[in-house]
Amino acid sequence: MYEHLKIEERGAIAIMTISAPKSLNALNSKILSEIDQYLDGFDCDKYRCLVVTGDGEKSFVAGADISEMAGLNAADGEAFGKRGAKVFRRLETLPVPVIAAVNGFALGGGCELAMACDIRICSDNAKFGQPEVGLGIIPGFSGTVRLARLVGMGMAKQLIYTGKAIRADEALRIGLVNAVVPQAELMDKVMEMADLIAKQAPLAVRAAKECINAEWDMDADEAIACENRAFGECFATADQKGGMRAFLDKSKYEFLGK
Ligand code: CO8
Repeated sequence: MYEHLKIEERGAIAIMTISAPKSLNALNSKILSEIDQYLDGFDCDKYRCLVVTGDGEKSFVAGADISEMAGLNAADGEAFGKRGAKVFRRLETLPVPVIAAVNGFALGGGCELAMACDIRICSDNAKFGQPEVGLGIIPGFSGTVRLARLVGMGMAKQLIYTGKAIRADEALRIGLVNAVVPQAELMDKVMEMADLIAKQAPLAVRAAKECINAEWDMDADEAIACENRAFGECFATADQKGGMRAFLDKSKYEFLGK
């Protein structure tokens, strides 16, 4: 169905693998369209978590496709940037959590893709970087927006101005990734986390994601009011009733997503 995406489902978890082996999974227009198309049909009631990874053992995504960008003019460049940014924003705002399983190079658009995910777990061979200034461009899939938010202004500027890639341990130290694991264990560890997320009350997890994303840009009073509203709405769900009753009864309850 897709040329560059491999889609798998394991229970309530969907796995989207980006596959363009000849270019280390670099993102071209076709791949961006396929991700868009996949997200169009993504069933947030069926799946409680989405895992995004790259094909092979070498690269998550080695950036946007340089061969496609090389001949662009200013208007085309802006349009290509907008296209990627829009797809990544869709992932960031997907109602269910998205985990990036970073299995190797996450450079340029690959690092930006990982940053648009909620959580990043990487293998010990992963490398992160924003090498765009070495190509005469800047990060164009929202890297100048998200990197500083994740690792702070100073470190973001250092990474973007120098273009120097960092190893997994450094990415962990600066807070760019949540965890580093041996490559052979990457998918098991990611699935462990995805399973744990999938076992929680789905509407509560979604509400938490929506709040955290929305509150980022609000002032404290507005953000607290936003949380207050979402917190209140949780009490209108069957899962809040079931979950709390089960705790008090010392019984088990399987969340329904209602
Ligand atoms: N685009 C196109 N092809 C690529 C890319 C890429 N980003 N990365 C790797 N490839 C291709 C190589 O050209 C090579 O192809 P071929 O076999 O035909 O020569 C193949 O993948 C294998 O790569 P290498 O032989 O280079 O493998 P190495 O192990 O020697 O090196 C690296 C791996 C370090 C990952 C190296 O390939 C590299 O530096 N790649 C480019 C990384 C990069 O600069 N990424 C950032 C691109 S710019 C970007 O992402 C901007 C995002 C915002 C866009 C905004 C639009 C306007």
